[in-house]
Amino acid sequence: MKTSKSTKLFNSAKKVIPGGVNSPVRAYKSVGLNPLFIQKAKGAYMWDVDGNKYIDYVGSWGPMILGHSHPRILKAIGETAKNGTSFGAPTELEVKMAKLITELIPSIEMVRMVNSGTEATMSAIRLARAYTGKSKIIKFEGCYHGHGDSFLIKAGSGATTLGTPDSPGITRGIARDTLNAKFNNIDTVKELIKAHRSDIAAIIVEPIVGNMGCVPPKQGFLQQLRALCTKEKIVFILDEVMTGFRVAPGGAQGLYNIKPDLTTLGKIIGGGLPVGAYGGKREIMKMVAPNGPMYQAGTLSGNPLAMSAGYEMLSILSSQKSIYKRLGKLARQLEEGILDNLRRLGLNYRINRVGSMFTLFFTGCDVTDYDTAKTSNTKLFAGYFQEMLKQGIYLPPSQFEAAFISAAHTEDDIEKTIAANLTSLKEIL
Ligand code: HOZ
Repeated sequence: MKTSKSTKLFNSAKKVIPGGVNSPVRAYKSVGLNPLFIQKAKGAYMWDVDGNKYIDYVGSWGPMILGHSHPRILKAIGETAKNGTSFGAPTELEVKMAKLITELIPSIEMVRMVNSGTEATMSAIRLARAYTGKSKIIKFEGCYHGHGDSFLIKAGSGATTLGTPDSPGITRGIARDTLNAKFNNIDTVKELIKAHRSDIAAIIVEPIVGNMGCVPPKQGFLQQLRALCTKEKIVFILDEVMTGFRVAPGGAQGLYNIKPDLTTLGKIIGGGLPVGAYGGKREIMKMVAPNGPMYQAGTLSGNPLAMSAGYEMLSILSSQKSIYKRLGKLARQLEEGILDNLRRLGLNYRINRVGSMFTLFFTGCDVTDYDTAKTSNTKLFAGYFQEMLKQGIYLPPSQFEAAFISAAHTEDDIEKTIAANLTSLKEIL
């Protein structure tokens, strides 16, 4: 596989961009390669600058649920751009977008657009603190809610991939205000509440974790969290940056029938452009400036290009619900095929999957939380990643991330992926 142009670009990038990349996981550090520089993408495929073609299962980390360069989304962006790209003033598109989100996710009565999932989660916990007058938050080990200070304690995603789940630069005060429970273990949450009862503003959770790899909630876990929050007057925040509109039209909260107080959204609602949002109960959202005293702002928030791409994406997803059925069918085919292929080599591993998001874990135990996710053989994962890439299959370059299928993938793409020759993995064991 020729990668000379990517390598040359990476060497130049390293001189002017920290680590040569603008987000750490994509540096490929944990899989022992240099990153590929992408030239273009269409449908289910991406091409790097050396001309190699890949079946893409990253989908820009989730938002490309309809595939890359979807004609309706490109058209919407193009038409909107003709009238200008940013005004720093309200537009009709923002009202349409907010209405659509509140219709599709009923727990969201009011919504504020921001520019990324990180902004959304940072703002949501500030709002929860403003609303309750309390300081501490409970999050879960291995969940990742963007790179806001409060979340970089035992954080998943790139932080775990690179071995820095507790980032330096976070003050002691902030670390003290972040309490970590174990995902799928309600007792650990109860213990924290007991110890800090009068001071917990919010519980924030990825309803289906995507950032320690894909880890679904055990039956009843989210309901138990909901009930605890109601009882203890704690704001319950579902971080649906990955799951919103991905696992079902109404997100994970629709799938599991859970009503959070606040929801954070990202990526997917921008159709691939930079967007995030937080929203929820009117009573809480009314505290956001200029309505209320909780300050949060942004020149590019509600940017017209992002709004038009996102609106088109959500309109397609909500009007063609058969998309989810098809995604589920393709994903099941892929899951079964990959496991069979590995079993034929005598390798028995696990795939966690909800709808079209999934992770193959190189471990013999069920992965239900951060501790079990970390039992995975990351050396073997790296070997698997390299082998798949060589054969034209583009996967997330970390054991602790989720992969995604798009509506543009075909049965043929899935068959090709399943048929990958993995005999070299046996040498790693
Ligand atoms: N943290 C992102 C996925 N969970 C990765 C973003 C990126 O590297 O682009």
